[in-house]
Amino acid sequence: MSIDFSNWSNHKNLQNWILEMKNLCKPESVHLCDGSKQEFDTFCKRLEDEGVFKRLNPEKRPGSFWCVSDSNDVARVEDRTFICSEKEVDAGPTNHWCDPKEMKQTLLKVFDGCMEGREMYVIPFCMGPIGSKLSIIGVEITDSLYVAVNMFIMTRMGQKALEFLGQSGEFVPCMHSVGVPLEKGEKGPSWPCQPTDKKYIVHFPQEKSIWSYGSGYGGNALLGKKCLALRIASVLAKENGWLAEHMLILGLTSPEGEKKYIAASFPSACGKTNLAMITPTLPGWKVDCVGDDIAWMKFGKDGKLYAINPENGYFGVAPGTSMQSNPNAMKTIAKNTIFTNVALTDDGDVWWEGMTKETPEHLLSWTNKSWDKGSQEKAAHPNSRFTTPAKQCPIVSQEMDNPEGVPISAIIFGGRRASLEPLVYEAFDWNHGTFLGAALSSEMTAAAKGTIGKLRHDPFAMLPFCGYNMGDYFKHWIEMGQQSDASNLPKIFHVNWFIKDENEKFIWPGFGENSRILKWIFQRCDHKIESLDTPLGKCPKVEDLDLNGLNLSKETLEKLFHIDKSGWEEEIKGIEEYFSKFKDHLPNEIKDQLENLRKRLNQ
Ligand code: OXD
Ligand code: MN
Repeated sequence: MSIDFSNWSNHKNLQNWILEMKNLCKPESVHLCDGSKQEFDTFCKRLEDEGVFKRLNPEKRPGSFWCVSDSNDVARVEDRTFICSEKEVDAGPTNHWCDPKEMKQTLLKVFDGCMEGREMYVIPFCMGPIGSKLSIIGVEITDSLYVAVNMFIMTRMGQKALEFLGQSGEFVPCMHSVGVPLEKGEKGPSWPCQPTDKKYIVHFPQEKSIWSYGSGYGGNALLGKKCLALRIASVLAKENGWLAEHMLILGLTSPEGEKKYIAASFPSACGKTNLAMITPTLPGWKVDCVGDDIAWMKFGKDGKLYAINPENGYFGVAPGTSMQSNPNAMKTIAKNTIFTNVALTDDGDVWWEGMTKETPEHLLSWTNKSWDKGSQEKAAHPNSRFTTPAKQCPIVSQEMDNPEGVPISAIIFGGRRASLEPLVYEAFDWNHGTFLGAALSSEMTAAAKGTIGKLRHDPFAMLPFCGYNMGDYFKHWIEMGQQSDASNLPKIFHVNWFIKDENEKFIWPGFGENSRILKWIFQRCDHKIESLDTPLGKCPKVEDLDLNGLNLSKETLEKLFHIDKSGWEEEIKGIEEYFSKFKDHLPNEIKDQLENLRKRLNQ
């Protein structure tokens, strides 16, 4: 079977690679995607006919679908994620490394014939605005229609990406297979995948290629996102002097009409989407959303750091999303959305824990079983997701397609910490801010396979996403700070919305009320207000925090800014032990920052 490329692309390297992969995977047929709406609709209809998708009630949620995965394919598999650099030391102590030649042998074996009986889809996509110098083109080959329709929402895909690629442009080859070939006429499972120990999520940072096998879950299979836009992009960013980060980007406008852009980094499922689409409770303040998960940042000629969001949609965590917590997300997902592993209502709509005050009497759970109110089991998986177009967000930024990106005034780091970390503080300078990112810890969530609630170090919220030695990544951040002068560098902040009292109750209201903290950050960027030096950093003076109408007790306020010295001594020991992993890759600047913190606490 030959492939007719004539109306698609005349890029010879691309054609040769597709032919090579077709010969390896031996699909029954090949579909070259054009990214048209008609193609998307045909694919969704096919998924519906195959029983993978259920169309939601069009009166409730037009153009939307519900599907459930295999119960063993619900999250990222960090233990099966590999960085195959030539040298082990370049993957570093936080990544799983395998010799690239050995891994290629393994992959060539598992991919051999892996698409028999299936169609192979070729998806050209662009991460970032079409035409932007910051954008990167990838081509994903997959045997999963689910992946194809999700890529349609999450990226700028099809003909427009091919035109941008031209006849000889560079692209990142992204190979994906669910790893379940079919016999002639066999239907196969509705969510084909391999058991966890047979999954491979592999990155070759030298040749800049990605191979993913055995999983259909978004973070493992939509290869533009975590694999390209973070792991491979982080390597490209190091090589070329920019930053690829696990950060949201938002625009914040003051009542006076002044606007600043803020990037914020939190580990997976810690509220990036909620913050990116925040509805400020403070009168007159407005937010628009540039991105909710990934930021690529580069210095402009004026010395300022400019950011683009490489994605075109949101792959958000459903549970907890409601008209109270994130009304803009709820409006975004009102139509044209794919829901994976949420519950289905009897009238053909979706539901998840935390969506409404009233729990429906009866549902079909994410395990496809009848579910009654009061059941011990969750109706929706804690990592159930929506895939939805960014353009549907009521507060989507007009700048989303700006090829130059937006100038960043502040960078925020945050984790999920029940205690120790105060509500907000500002770094003394760029190197101190880099240390705050490097020392970040957070309680684990359901976004990755692992123990939920366990505290782990997650530097820059990039632990699962850095494509090279994390110690070298810290160094890269330090060096980025030397590319511009201090007055142009974004200010760096640390926040913690998740402080709990002795009864395990959150003491800060969070969500829209976080606008109070954004306001303080905004004003600090202009030095409009002073701060209080503490051993951790610069904290707000109480009178500068706009707490009007919150009715916080003095005791609560104290708790929100309490610095527990003995707790910090323990924390420092933990950070020191963690940093020791990086051996001589840990930059001296970071060691000095830890020492300075220790000294400040002992003063
Ligand atoms: C995500 C994640 O899906 O971080 O964004 O896991
Ligand atoms: Mn993420």
